[in-house]
Amino acid sequence: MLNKTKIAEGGRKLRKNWGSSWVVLAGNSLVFYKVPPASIPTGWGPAGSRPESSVDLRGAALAHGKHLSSRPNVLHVRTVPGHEFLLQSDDETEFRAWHRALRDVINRLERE
Ligand code: I3S
Repeated sequence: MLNKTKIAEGGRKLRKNWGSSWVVLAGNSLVFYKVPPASIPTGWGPAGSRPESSVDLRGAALAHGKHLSSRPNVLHVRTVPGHEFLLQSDDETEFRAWHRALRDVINRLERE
């Protein structure tokens, strides 16, 4: 579970709107869900697990988002189409794990 806000879409700046999101790193994509899968009641059907959005990490840029927020532990992701968002966790260990995982995927995609 991470805090997330989009800050640009197609290169156009957006006003921040922080919210929490269940984030899954799946293959070359980051997939965002409103709620964790375990909180979806069984029998609710597949619609309950539909992602809210996803981004392709190929060619994406990853940086520390320190200068973009007053919050601690912020990552800044910019994708090829010019979508930018911030991911934040109050838990530094979790933040480091996300930083490492995203960096590794983005680097691997660069070498492909
Ligand atoms: O980069 P900013 O403009 O200081 O970001 C803050 C604002 O988005 C603020 O909302 P208002 O636009 O209604 O002032 C948010 O409530 C803050 O959380 C944003 O700053 P942080 O430092 O939390 O990213």
